[in-house]
Amino acid sequence: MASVLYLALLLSLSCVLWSGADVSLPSSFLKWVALHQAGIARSCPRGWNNYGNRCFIFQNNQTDWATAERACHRYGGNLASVHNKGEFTFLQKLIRFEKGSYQRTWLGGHDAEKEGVWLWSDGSRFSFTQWGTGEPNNLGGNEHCMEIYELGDMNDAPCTTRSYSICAKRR
Ligand SMILES: [Ca+2]
Ligand SMILES: [Ca+2]
Repeated sequence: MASVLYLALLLSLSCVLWSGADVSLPSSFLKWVALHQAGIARSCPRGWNNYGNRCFIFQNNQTDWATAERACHRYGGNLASVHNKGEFTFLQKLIRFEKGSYQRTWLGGHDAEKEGVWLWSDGSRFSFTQWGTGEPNNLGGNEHCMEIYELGDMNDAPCTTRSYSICAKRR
């Protein structure tokens, strides 16, 4: 309801401005209106969660990493990349909100092309990590995909494991 009232306020204000009425509103207020109108246009689709300039969605079915990435493509996104502590904390909270506790959940990191060289599937620069203790350990020489594991940190796991996943796309 609050958002409906908010939208009504913006619309009525816009009408006043377009009508050329002789109103003298402070320019800072007009700038605020313009910013928030832009914000509404760029808001995340229903069911998605906004953080920073991206939208995130938890995929509540368990698939291998490649199937999860393909599912994200259908939304116009990729498996989520992570670039700072704030984003990682947000993703941790999203999993706990959806599942009640940490569950194995795919992110977009992989070192399948070259062992130990991690890349994000969305092509963004790989710099931030929050690996669990002793990870990534490439166990059995077969762990090339990144997940958030049961302890809440990053782990490398076999890409064929069936896990939940988080997609991300730009607003
Ligand atoms: Ca590996
Ligand atoms: Ca591992």
